[in-house]
Amino acid sequence: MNQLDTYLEKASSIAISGHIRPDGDCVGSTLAVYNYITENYPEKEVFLPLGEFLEVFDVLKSSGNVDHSYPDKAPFDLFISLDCAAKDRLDKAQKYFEAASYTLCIDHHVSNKGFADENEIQPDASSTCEVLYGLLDPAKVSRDTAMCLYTGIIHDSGVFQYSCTSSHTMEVAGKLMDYDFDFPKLIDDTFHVKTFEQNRIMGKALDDSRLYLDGRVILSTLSAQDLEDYHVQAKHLDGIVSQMRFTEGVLVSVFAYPSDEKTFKVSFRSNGPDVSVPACAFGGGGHVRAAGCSVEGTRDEVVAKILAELEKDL
Ligand SMILES: [Mn+2]
Repeated sequence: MNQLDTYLEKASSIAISGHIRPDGDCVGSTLAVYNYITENYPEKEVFLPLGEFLEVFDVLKSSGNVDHSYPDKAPFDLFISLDCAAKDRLDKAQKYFEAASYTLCIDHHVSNKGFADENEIQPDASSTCEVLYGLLDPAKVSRDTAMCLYTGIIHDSGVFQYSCTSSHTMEVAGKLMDYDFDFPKLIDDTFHVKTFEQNRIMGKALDDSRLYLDGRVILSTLSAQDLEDYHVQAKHLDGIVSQMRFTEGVLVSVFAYPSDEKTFKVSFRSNGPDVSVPACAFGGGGHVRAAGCSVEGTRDEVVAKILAELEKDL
């Protein structure tokens, strides 16, 4: 793929989107492109439809301009897909992709087969924001756009901790730091800070957790009543299963909460074993160290099913 400006210059209307249930990299990369275009090409029509995301990303410029209602629109000249591994993961924004005259896909998911007219997929990159930075003209990147890109990198690399972090990741992050924003505050505000309710429900989940399979598995569940009592929604439960993984001697952490009356949403984190195996056994998927699935049944049935599946591999 050429530099992004090559495609922007030829288009007068541009739509940008990313994957369903957007995370930090998805929000950061889509807002970075939105700001890059509106600041450098003010004459262009730009539209950013995307799913609802956590309030912590409201610190990023133009987060208030994101459309969550997916109205019908005339076909766009250009559609840019970011951080999205497959077309159907665009969710309701897929209709703009289908109608667009030309499409670009910028991503880092290893499973991405390249569903657009032109694709820039770098599976070794920490984040889509790291890939995206290489396609932008640094002279046209503002402080606000740099903050969006930095946010995506820190979220997908776990603040430069996960194995996806490379020396190139650090080089890009270093260049972004030169735009002179308050990076410790950005990391705190978007990555570490939890609401009072989020910390309380995490405390509840940790307090209720139990060890299984000779201490190799730590597991905790919450009920619909718990979510109601603690005034939280499913999107506020991020981080619980990751915290559980930091338990001495544990190989796998498991966290489950009800997504409807007879289904539990289950998340796995691992200190070694491939947890995409049990997740796939239930029709889910993911990565070696982080995976998820949905399991039907009561709380006790779901726990029994998961432990039986984990016992095969551990
Ligand atoms: Mn990503």
